[in-house]
Amino acid sequence: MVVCDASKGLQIFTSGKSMSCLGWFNNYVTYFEAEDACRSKGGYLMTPKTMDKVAMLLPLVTERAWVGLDDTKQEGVYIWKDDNSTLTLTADVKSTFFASGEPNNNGDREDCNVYTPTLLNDVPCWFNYTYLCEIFTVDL
Ligand SMILES: [Ca+2]
Ligand SMILES: [Ca+2]
Repeated sequence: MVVCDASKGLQIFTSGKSMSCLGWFNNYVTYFEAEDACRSKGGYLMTPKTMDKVAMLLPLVTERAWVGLDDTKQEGVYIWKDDNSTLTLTADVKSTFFASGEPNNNGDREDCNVYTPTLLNDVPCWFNYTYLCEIFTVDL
């Protein structure tokens, strides 16, 4: 049985065909610290892979928050951190999931991604932002 533990700041969100146990945490940490924090709760940095999951965040998250997507291993190869699958950056994916003009690897130093109210943006991994943890997602 899977449990969405409210004592860990997590709650169930549903949108369309997706249900997720997630939480937004308002302390400011680096990407790697955020990964560790989510792991300590038994989860992972949230992966907004579908429009249903993005729709869960729109009313919830009002500032930059780390999500589980990075190209730290190889520049330009974006890996979702829940299952290590690769995100292929087609024009359609960019326009659907990313803010305008992103990801741009600005200054050749942006490898980690934040959700923002204008969708995803790659930023330096060592910057400090809030973060989103997720324990599971199921298709309804
Ligand atoms: Ca990059
Ligand atoms: Ca960027």
